[in-house]
Amino acid sequence: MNLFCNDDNFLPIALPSTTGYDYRWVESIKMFEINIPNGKVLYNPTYFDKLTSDYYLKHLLANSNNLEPLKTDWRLFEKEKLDAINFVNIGWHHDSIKMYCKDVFLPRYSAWHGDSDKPYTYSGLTLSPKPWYTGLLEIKKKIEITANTEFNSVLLNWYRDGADYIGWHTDAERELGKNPIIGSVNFGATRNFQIRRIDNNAEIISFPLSHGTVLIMMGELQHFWQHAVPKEKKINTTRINLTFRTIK
Ligand SMILES: O=C(O)CCC(=O)C(=O)O
Repeated sequence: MNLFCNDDNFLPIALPSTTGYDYRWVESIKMFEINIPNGKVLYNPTYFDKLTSDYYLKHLLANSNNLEPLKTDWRLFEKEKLDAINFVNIGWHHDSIKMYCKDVFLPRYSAWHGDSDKPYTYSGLTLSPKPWYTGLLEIKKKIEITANTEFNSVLLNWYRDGADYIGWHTDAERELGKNPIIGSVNFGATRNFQIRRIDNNAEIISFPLSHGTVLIMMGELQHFWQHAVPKEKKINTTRINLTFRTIK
């Protein structure tokens, strides 16, 4: 664990175990820039403060069923009951994929919002975006300045608790262009975001993504590194991740 002191706000910021990789604090965008072989990561664990992060988490799970977003134990819901909840801002859905001729539900809920003409295919699913709404646009604008790019869509993943996860994959679909910039925003429970080299699966870097953390993947990263958020059975609180993308 490397500790870095940002003189501006005197907050010691903890960097994940990136020992051996070259990194620096970039004051103009208030992000760590971590240069790893064949890729670059920008990272700030305290990008959004707690109040702002609470506000967005509540918005992302706001519903007309009077279920308090931060106090509800979402895992207790039967699937049918969760599917019947009317979320007012985000179009949450539970996708399934075919595995060995069987439909298997993904271990998380997802939503896709963005410009209307930008469908997106991942894990064999083609998603048509739901429209933007004010909260998402606010976050998008901020991340665009930090990443110095324009995004036209966002994939949201909702991990009801630590049993939900996403397996190893890359975001290297053709419609994302050659070296995609992916802006990841995190609210709720802290989960470990891991990247591993495709040609050497033992080389793994782990980034704790906590309430308010932003991590941006760029450069050739998607062609040389996979990423995942593994199960963490001890975690019983909810987490939402947003990955802003540009569909070409
Ligand atoms: O939840 C996360 O931090 C990662 C999500 C992810 O891997 C993706 O959207 O491709």
